[in-house]
Amino acid sequence: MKLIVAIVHSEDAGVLVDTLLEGEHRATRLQSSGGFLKQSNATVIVGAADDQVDAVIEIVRANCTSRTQVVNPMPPIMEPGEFFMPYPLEVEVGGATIFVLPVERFEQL
Ligand code: 2BA
Repeated sequence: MKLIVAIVHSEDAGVLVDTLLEGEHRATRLQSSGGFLKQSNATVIVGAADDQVDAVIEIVRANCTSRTQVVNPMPPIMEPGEFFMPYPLEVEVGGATIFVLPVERFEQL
């Protein structure tokens, strides 16, 4: 068994979880936020048999799209009289960041 951890856009998470459930996979959605952008995203965890891992990743691939997000950089520490013009930066956020972990033990009580 494997634990698939997929960090995805919040907007994609609802459809992703619905599609996983339609495919008879089980999923848990967690609210999360990115360390870099500090914007909310979603972490979807799926416990799946080894031979289902590729199918789960295909569902993630089909339902999660990359986007460009605009970030306003933090102003640097400045000396009196210095001037900082904040130009927004564009950051490409991938459709999903996926980790596949081995499951040592699985129990449902
Ligand atoms: P964030 O940390 O908010 O990162 C959002 C996007 O900002 C990243 O997209 C990447 O394009 C950019 N970025 C991140 N760190 C950067 C840096 N030090 N310098 C320049 N640009 C940077 P993705 O790579 O697609 O990541 C999307 C989200 O997936 C991340 O949100 C984070 O929540 C998660 N993630 C990505 N890699 C991870 C990892 N190795 N471990 C844990 N979480 C990860």
